Amino acid sequence: MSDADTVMERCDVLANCSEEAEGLTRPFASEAMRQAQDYVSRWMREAGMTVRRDNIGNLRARYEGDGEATLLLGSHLDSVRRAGKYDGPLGVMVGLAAVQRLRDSRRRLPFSIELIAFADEEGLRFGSTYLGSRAVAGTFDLLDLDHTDAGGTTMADAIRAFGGDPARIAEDREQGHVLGYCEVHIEQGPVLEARGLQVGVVSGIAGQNRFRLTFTGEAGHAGTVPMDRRRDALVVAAMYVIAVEHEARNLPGLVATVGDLRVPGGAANVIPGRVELSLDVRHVEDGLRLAACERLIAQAHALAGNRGVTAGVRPLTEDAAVPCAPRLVSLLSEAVEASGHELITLPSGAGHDGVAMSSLTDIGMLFVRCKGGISHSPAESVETADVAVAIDVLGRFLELVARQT
Ligand code: HGY
Ligand code: MN
Ligand code: MN
Repeated sequence: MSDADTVMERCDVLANCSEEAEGLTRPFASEAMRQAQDYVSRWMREAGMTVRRDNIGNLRARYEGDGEATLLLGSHLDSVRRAGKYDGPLGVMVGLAAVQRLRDSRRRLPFSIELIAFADEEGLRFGSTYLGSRAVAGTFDLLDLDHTDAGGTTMADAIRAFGGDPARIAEDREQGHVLGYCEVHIEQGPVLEARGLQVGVVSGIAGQNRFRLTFTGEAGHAGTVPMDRRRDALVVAAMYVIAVEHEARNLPGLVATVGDLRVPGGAANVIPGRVELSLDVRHVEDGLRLAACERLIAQAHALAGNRGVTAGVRPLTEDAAVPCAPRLVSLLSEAVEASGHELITLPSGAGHDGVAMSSLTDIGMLFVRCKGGISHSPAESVETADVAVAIDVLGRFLELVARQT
């Protein structure tokens, strides 16, 4: 079985570690995450790595080299709801395959490798993103520990129940001389497929804002309240979803999404008095993104006000756009060309742990083609041949870093 076959098989195994019977949902600090980490830590040990789980719940595996510096590889093991198999796990498994090759050839590099399986990139359970990588970068916000999940469990309690220690998360910060952080990830977009390319080097990661909005009107009887006397929160929310799409369609490079909309206690014969919804706004240019956020927030208040409804807007996260380090872009580019593949560099509209890791060290990313650019969906799909190219490119990248060390 080839190394790429092993990566694919392992992504299949991990896809069964889910909180839900239907589809793949693997939240932060969940039993499904524990199951997945049991598999991954075993595979990491088989590759000659020493493995530990840190205080927030990341898996961290080391392949010792000569010299005191460390190169970080990794990606995330958590998922969105009804996720695909490859968003996150592919990067961890490709990193592991590259280390396995070093181990099998008894190759010691002039630096150690730390392969990190991050505990929470998506923010599915608590709404805040990059929890694991923020802990490694030393930028974890302790206020996040008070956030509660849908069941009312605080993040601190969830970490303790998972075997971590919220009081010691500051100790998770990576110490010592770090050479950089490199992540392999599916593109989650259509560019590589459209160009007929198997891999691409990432130039940078778009900035993003996430908000939680609440429209509050007045609940009422669907049969008795005349239409002109209603303060229907869901009508305002529906108008707002259209306004968000209109705003994004009219500004090149802007994407804005209402991905989650809830009518708490909604019923067929009740006029919705309260609606909660998410808002995700992204652009590679921070100034344009922030100006668009201001316009979208003003529109929420204006649409609500016209209908006697109030709008509440709670900022959840904001991450500025992050460039990949020219040094790592250049080494990854050299590795792609040395592997005989046409070079393309492209931005990432999706967020990645590299956003948080950029506070600690230089970041680089290698994208792998995915079918139809589909992601955050069970239809997510990659080709084994493309994974083989990614393993080869990553191995060449490691040797190029070694040559520079
Ligand atoms: O939302 C994102 O861009 C990433 O999948 N967390
Ligand atoms: Mn994702
Ligand atoms: Mn991801």
